[in-house]
Amino acid sequence: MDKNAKVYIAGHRGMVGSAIKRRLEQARFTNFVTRTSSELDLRNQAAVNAFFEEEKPNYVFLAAAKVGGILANNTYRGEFIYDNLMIQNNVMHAAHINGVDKLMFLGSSCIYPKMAPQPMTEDSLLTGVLEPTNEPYAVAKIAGIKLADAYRSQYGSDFISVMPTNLYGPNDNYDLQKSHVLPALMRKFIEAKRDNKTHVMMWGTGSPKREFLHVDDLADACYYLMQTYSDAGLVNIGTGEDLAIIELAELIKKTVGFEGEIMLDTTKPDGTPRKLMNVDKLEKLGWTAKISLEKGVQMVYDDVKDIVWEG
Ligand code: GFB
Repeated sequence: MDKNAKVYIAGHRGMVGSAIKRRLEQARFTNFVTRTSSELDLRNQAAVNAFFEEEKPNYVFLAAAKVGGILANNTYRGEFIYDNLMIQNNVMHAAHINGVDKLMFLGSSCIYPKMAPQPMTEDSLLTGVLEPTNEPYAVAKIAGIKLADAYRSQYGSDFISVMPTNLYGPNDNYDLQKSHVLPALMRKFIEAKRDNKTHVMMWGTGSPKREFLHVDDLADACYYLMQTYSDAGLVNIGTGEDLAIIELAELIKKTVGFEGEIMLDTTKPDGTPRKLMNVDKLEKLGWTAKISLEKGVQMVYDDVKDIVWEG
C-alpha cells in the first residue's frame, strides 16, 4: 500500500474502524477520507455513489456495520439484515464503479453454521444451519463475502473478505442491552464494586465458549492482509483460543477486584455453544495475535474504570 494513497475507512468512529485508522496512522498514512453517519448515510445508494465519485479513494476498509450483542441481534432483526445488506452493497458497488485499487470487507465469525466442527475453518461456510439469534446479521455478512467474490470473478475487483472473531477494545459499546459480553461484564463488575453490590448478574448459563481478540490486533491483521493477500474466499482472524463465558466473568471479576458473587440470568439466551476460529490460514499467511486476553482485559479496565455510565 502506497502511504500517500487515499484511504476511505467506512465506520471510522466505530471500534473497528477507529482501530484501523490508528494502525494506519502509526504506519504514517495521512490521506484519509472519512464521513460520519450523519454526513453520509451508507444505506443511501445515491449518496454513496456521489461520495465515491467525488472522493475517488484508492483503498477502502469496509468496517461500517450495524452490530451488537446477542440481545440486540435477536431484537432488531430487521435492521440487522437490511442495514448491513444496504451498506455493503452500496459501498462495494460504488467501489467497483469508481475503480478503487482494493477493498477489504469485514464480516464476523457468526457466518459459520451453529454446529460447525471446532475450530471453524473457512471451508465450513454454508455447510449447515445458522445460529437463530443472529441469523439476519449472518446472512447479510455471507452475502457480503459472496458479493466480493462475485465482483472479483466477473469484474476482476480486488475485494477481500476477513472474518474477525468476537472483538473488544477502545470505543466499544457499553449499553447493557445492546453490547457484547466483554464490555457488558466489565461495566457490571465496575459498577457493582463501586456501589458495594453483593452480586453481578450475567446472562445465560455461562457455559458457551467464545474467543476474544483485541481490536488493535485485528487492525494490525487487517493492515497486514491488505498488503499481502488478494484472493477470493475469506480469512479468519482470531487468536485460536477460547474460554467459557463464566471463565471470562471470573477473569474480569479478578481484574476489577470485585469480591461478590456471580449469578446467572438463565432467561437470557446462550447463543451458539462454541465459536472458535481455526487460524491456520492466517498463520500460514504470516500473522498471529499478540495481545493476550489477560493483558487486553487489563487494558480495557485501565481505560474505562473511572467512567460513570448513564442508563
Ligand atoms: O457477546 P455476546 O452478546 O454475543 O454474548 P455472541 C456472548 C455470550 O455471553 C452469550 C453471554 O452466551 C451471552 O448470553 N453473556 C453473559 C452476556 N452475560 C452477558 C451480558 O451481560 N451481555 C451480553 N451481551 N452477553 C454475537 C452475535 O454473538 O457476537 C453477533 O449476536 C456477532 O452476530 C457478535 O457475531 C460477535 O457471541 O453470542
